[in-house]
Amino acid sequence: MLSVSSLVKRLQLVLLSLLIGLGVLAFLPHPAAAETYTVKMGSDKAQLIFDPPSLTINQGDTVQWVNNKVYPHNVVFDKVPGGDAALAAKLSHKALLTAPKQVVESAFVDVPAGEYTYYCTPHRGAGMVGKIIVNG
Ligand SMILES: [Cu+2]
Repeated sequence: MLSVSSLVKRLQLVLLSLLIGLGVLAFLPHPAAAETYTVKMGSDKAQLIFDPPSLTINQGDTVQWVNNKVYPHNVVFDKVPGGDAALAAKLSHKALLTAPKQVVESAFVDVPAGEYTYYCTPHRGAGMVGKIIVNG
């Protein structure tokens, strides 16, 4: 027959093991949740830029481009890591966005880390170019 005090001790042990288990779980590496970032096409002050012009993300994140000011705009990737033309085409949105607040997005899932550069076809000459840096 167990005494009350030995029962309490066993309970304490069980609780302690549970707490240690939970504590260990908290420190195990877990993948960061995928984020979605927004880039404005045309700044609020109507400059012909992608805002922000450069954005650093992690693999698995998504970038949304929002038609903001002085459109039409589009998103055309010209340089991607390894010069993968198929990947550049997949990330691009060549159709011109003509309506306010139109959104296009690209998910940077299963892509190599590195620098991705893109431009807007009508405004490339005006300097409307952007860069996405994907962390490995
Ligand atoms: Cu543009």
